[in-house]
Amino acid sequence: MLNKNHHLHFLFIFLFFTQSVFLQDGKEKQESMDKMWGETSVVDGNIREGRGKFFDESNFGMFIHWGLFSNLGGKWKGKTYYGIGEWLMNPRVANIPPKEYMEVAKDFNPTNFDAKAIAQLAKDAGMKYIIITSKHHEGFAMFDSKVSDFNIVDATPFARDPMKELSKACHDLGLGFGFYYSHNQDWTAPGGTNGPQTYDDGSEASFKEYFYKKCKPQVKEICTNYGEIDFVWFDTPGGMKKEYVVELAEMVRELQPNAMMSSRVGYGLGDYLTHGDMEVPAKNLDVLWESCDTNNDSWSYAWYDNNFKSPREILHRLISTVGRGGTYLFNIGPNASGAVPKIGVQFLEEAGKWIKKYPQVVYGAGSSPWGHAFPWGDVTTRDKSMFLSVFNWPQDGKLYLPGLENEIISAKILGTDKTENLKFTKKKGWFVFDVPYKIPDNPVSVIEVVLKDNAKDLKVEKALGIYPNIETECLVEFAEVNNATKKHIRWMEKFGEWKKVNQVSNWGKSSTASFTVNVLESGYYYLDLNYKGEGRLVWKTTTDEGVVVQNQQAATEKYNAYSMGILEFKTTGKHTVSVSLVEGDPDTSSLKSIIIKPIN
Ligand code: H79
Repeated sequence: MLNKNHHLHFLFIFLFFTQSVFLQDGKEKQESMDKMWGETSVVDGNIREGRGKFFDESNFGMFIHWGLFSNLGGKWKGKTYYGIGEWLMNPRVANIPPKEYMEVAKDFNPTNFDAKAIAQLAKDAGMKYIIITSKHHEGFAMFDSKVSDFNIVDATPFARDPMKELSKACHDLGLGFGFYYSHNQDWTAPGGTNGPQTYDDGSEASFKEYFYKKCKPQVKEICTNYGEIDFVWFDTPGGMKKEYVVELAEMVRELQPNAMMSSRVGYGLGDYLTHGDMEVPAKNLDVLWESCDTNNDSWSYAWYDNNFKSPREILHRLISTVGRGGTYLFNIGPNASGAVPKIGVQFLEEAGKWIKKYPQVVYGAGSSPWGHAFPWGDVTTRDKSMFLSVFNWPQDGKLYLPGLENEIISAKILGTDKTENLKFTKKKGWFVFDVPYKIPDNPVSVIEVVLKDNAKDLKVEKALGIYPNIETECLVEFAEVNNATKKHIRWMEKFGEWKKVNQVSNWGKSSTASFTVNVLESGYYYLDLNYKGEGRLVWKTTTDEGVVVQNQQAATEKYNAYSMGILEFKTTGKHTVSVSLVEGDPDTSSLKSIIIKPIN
């Protein structure tokens, strides 16, 4: 049963989905996207004890997209369709008729599937649990289902239940386990959203029938036949009626009282917030939340897609997510034979080796007190320690930590034999650490800073730091905007591969985007602006000290950084830097960020 208290603690967090618009596919309406992913709200975003504890402390999990689509790998009748592979049958992709698609099961025989090896990979990668697609939008059950024959045991020569094997392998290795289930969309079951509207005999199908004949009984199966599970990850609630979502959620609560449900169950009935696919937010969020991301570009296996994230990028996205207060759910896509693509495996193992060396940076770690990333890396915390994960090691022997009022007891580089503490000084509220010129570790070096106070109680200057030795990109997400519109926009590059940006548009005569920055050293800096638009634009940047940089540069339909000139800070400390559009089309001109770079 749903806990009544939870209803009292309804937390509505409307993220950028409510405001985004489509750029390249003009026909798309924002509402369709909102509907796709559902309300981004949760019952109680701070259940960090009880069933939320494991999720909150793990911070890193494995997502697996595996289904009939994996047998096709992005190709249908000799033609390759680029984009998210699990959407292959969709009318907007290969447009495969359901009956024809269902035939694919006949030669799905993933004999290289090795549940133990996959669980071991998750463990070696430093992940604490696995969430796998039990049924995606295609409607094919990857588990032994008595409810529908369209499942891996009854419809394929493989005739095994890989979910049994995987849940056991996870259990044996001490990993958590959970299922993804597409509860609203079902493209092959009559009555399922975006599925056939009639049965074989021509009679009309309803969602109600799909819900009671397939969805709910199958969710019951995954919640009953695999022991205790830790997650039920529903997706794309869309226009599903609230009564069904409530009924489903209540059943999950009853059968699996410790399972965490993602916000994509719909109607705020989840336990934690799942961010838009494939993105790490710029600012901290103070609720339980996750970012789901994938190891290449597609979720499911696609034969051409070998654009795998490097170990360094995996770690950067993981640590940034933890630094923002979230959990990172990172996806792999086994292929038709059930094997996981090699490069992905190798990169994950390398990332995992690093995590084994620095577990304290990730597990049970809290967010950065600054609320945003730094140009050199990111900060995670635990008790009286801060872990500085340095991705861009300074070349001048100085690492700068902006605006911190509290006392630092000591600092040292982790993961090396040398145990002596780093020397540091304090300058204008910044801590300056003397660090070796030689990079201590790859792909990321870690400095542990021991504080006098608990990391949760720090007083920091949240204004973006301007450094003497590294450039700072000030995203408009951090700007105060007047008389213009600041909003997130999303667009697709490949099909289903979303790009998003927080930007400022609708520029008028009196529009400004103002950044508050914290300058350590006065003097000259290069100023670049990152924007898109048409023709040539003239931007004007003014500081609170009366310094003006105004220049004309070209613009294209893609965001690009252009040099504006030299910006002077006459004094150190906090300053305001305001940007306005002097010439150019106010409708198409869109500012993403300003970049302030030290000259040398
Ligand atoms: O399982 C993965 C995706 O298949 C699933 N969620 C992740 C975890 C997902 N389902 N829907 N969406 C994501 C939103 C998808 C939107 C798109 Fe489209 C699909 C963009 C292009 C294809 C729908 C149809 C919106 C535009 C056209």
